[in-house]
Amino acid sequence: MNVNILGIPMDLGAGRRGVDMGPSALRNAHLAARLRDLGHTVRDLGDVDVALPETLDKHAGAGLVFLDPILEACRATAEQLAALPGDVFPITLGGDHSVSMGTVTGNALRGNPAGDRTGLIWVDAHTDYNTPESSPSGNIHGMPVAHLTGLGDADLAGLGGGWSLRPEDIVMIGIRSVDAFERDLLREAGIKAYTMKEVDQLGITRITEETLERLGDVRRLHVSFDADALDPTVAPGVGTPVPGGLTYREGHLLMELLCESNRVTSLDIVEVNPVLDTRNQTAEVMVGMAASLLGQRIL
Ligand code: 4U7
Ligand code: MN
Ligand code: MN
Ligand code: MN
Repeated sequence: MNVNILGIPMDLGAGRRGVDMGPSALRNAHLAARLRDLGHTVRDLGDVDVALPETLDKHAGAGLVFLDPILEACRATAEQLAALPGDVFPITLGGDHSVSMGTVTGNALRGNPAGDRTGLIWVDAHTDYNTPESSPSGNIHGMPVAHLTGLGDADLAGLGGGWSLRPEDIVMIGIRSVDAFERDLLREAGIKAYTMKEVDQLGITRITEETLERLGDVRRLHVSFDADALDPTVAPGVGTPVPGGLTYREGHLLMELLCESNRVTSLDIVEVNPVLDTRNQTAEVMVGMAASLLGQRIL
């Protein structure tokens, strides 16, 4: 496969600093070399330009923290991805999870003049379905999925031009932290979310099968993998750790089964925070997850 790597070194959407260093940490953990070893052609496109928080006014945009520069970075990300050839497999490196408003939009529009549906597999401890009104923190990394489906701030929701994601084309896995009003919004939208309780009860194999079946009519699948979906003992370098997450093997099994399906067309690796990490452990684990999604086999 032709893999293109694009970094979005942004921490403007998160409450804690440091995920802007995620792309460096992931490159340092030999992402490109690991994928080349699997036989892929890998090209690194470098990083999207992102404003430094020190140069900005926190509340310049409509009461949302760093709205304007986040919008700008997401727009640039979406444009760059949408312009890539349809057969490229983009891997986008966050950055906080607000980058996904740009990555999902850009990948949905890439090589897709017919506007075919795009499915989103959201691997996260959180559902990231807050709107500016429902958010307890005001941090935009807790709001990307809501905006991708057209809720919330009009500029962020309008990133895709006329395109937005259909709630029925979203499946979330690993969920264990949802805010009160966010829960109501998710229910109203009818978004399918597998909580950790269901991971325990059903197992990752059954959940992956159900996910692929649910998205059966959707030809393009984007995986957005927030490192905090994994248990904090496995991935300690995250800003919003929640106990009781996916084990190392559950993470890999999910990626291995998605790989076998041959249906995933793009990937985000987000929310890796090297400042909070232990010797780059989290970046290394996440590079392993990417390798499993892209064909790494035990035997
Ligand atoms: B992440 C939170 F309140 N829900 O909105 C919020 F708990 O991209 C956390 O999944 C969001 O890491 C976490 O701020 C965003 C909070
Ligand atoms: Mn997230
Ligand atoms: Mn999260
Ligand atoms: Mn996080």
